[in-house]
Amino acid sequence: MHKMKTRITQLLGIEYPIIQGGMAWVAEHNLAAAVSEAGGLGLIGAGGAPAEFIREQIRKVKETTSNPFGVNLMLMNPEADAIAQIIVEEGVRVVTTGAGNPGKYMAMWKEAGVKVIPVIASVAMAKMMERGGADAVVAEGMESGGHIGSATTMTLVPQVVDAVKIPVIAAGGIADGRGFAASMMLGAEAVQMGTRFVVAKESIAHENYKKKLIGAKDIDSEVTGMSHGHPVRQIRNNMTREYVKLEREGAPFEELEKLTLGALRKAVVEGDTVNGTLMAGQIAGLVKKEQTCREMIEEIMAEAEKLLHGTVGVM
Ligand code: TUI
Repeated sequence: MHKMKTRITQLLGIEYPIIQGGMAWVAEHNLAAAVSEAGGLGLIGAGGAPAEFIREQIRKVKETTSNPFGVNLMLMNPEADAIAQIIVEEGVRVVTTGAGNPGKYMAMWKEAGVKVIPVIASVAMAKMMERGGADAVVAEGMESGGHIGSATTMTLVPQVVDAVKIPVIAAGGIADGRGFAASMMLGAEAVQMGTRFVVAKESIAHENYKKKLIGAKDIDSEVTGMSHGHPVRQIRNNMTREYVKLEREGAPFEELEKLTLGALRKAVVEGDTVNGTLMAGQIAGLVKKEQTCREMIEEIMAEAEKLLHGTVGVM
């Protein structure tokens, strides 16, 4: 397989410019190690997990692979400060952040030589992160699963590429070689994928969740939480129908929250597809089978190579 070089593969010391999303509950040590072993960048998703649990996860990845891997720090985690510290203590080489502004950790991470890659959903945030010393940004479109912004990947990525000098990683709606190639044409130097990796053989996501995702069609996702400014994309089910109905009736956040508290764990760990939060992106309709992370990455790179050969300066 062709080894595609971009500023991102160089920065991170990885073989292929494919980064695994930092999905809460799903992105644990098995998945992260498998993606990194296959030549991409695996991530442990901190989600809302306790700090010491993240330390254990980091140590488990180190036992499995000597390749680079990272941690995704979800900034609304109540133990975010402690996790930010653990990332330094454990010598993690790469951190990505989500759902907020990581500004207060930037100096500490940079001093420790950690590569910092904030996930952003707007040009303004990308510029702010560049000024603050970020090494790259992930520009994540609203096609993504989970907590989203409002711009699409197609519109966000080229605008961010024009606005900053640091390398840009495209995310949202990418699950195959075509999405990878299109991202390169928009000026991205890597992609981040979540939805496809949920159904990886090495992913510990419950079989029921994987089946739902594999069976999903193009328009089977729903965005909940629009009414209170925390939109979350997930596969439509009983819970989202009830949620959206309550939102239309003007229900307060406290009432809506009762439906989602612990619901991601229900989906990922217990396989509750009725009341759980089945986070997935709009590209779920393209994800048709369970494969190993290596099979996924090699298939994507082979397809992208055919499409991109001679079109961009990287392959
Ligand atoms: O963070 C994500 N995706 C996530 S986080 C998550 S956990 C969660 N669960 C339920 C409700 C809310 C969160 C599930 N999925 N993606 C990265 C991302 N970051 N998307 C959008 C943003 C973002 C939003 C606002 C980044 C920065 C930002 O700045 C706001 C500010 O502080 O100015």
